[in-house]
Amino acid sequence: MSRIVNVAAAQLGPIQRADSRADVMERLLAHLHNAHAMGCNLVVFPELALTTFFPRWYMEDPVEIDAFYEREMPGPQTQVLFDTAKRLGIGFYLGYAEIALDDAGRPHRFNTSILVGADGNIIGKYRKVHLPGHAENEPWRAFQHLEKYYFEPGDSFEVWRGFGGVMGMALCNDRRWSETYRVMGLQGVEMILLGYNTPVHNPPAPEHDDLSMFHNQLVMQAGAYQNGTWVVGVAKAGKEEGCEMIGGSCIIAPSGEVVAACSTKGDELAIARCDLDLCHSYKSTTFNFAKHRRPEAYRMIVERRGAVAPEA
Ligand code: CDT
Repeated sequence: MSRIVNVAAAQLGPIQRADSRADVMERLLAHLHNAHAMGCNLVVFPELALTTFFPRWYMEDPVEIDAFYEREMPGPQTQVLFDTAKRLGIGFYLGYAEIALDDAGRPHRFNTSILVGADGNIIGKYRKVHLPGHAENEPWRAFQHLEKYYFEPGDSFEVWRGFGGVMGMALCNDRRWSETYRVMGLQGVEMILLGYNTPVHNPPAPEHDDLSMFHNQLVMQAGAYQNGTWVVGVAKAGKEEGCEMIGGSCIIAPSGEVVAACSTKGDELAIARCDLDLCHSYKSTTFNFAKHRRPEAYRMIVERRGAVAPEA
């Protein structure tokens, strides 16, 4: 089987609150068609790609809240994406808000992504592990970041066979944590797909605002290199409901080099011919985990959560 994946990072410009699912679906379908015309066989959409980034508002009305979530995938409004992708023979990664019912019929809400194969079938589902922001209403902020209020955290980083290789998924804030990449690296991941919504301005730490794009690339490039994997990071960009979101969608090789990047804050494709065999030289030399890692020296990583400095 071919080890080449022609990938499109399908950046989206802003999605306003008044935009309907049908409006958004038109934009996603345009990306699919354009990517297909350029010979791509995998399209990566952002985190929460079907709606505006709703965790920026504190809401209490369950009807208002639930309108941002999908109860089934595919559902009535997303079926066309699956059908079109299947007809074109192109796979996709999609981030969305998910409501899942447990055995007792109780709802659980997650920030979720799926990987869909070229046959239109779901290969895997991932639920965001690192939920940033806060759970309480904090109206002092210019805009809020209530992911801890709207979502439960996921509990694992899995990988799946697909597109001729080993594929992994993550979402936004996950990219800032080295553990995200390493847990997938330990499962032989060759391409990590990652959608994000990152505001330029972070109200609790405005002193980092000027560095938001630098940090975005820093973490994804390091994660790619240190694990010998491709990373495809895809943004929702531009001014969404008054909140400026960084763009910077890019495709990063296992060398850590950016090989394709978006240059606007709107709907844009960045494409790259990704040879999964490029992972091998990193995974078999500098980052030959079986040969060089020393897990006995890393126990604290799983045994301790917060930092504890030695007594003064
Ligand atoms: N969506 C998401 O995870 N965004 C975060 C913003 C952090 S500021 C609260 C990110 O890490 O980009």
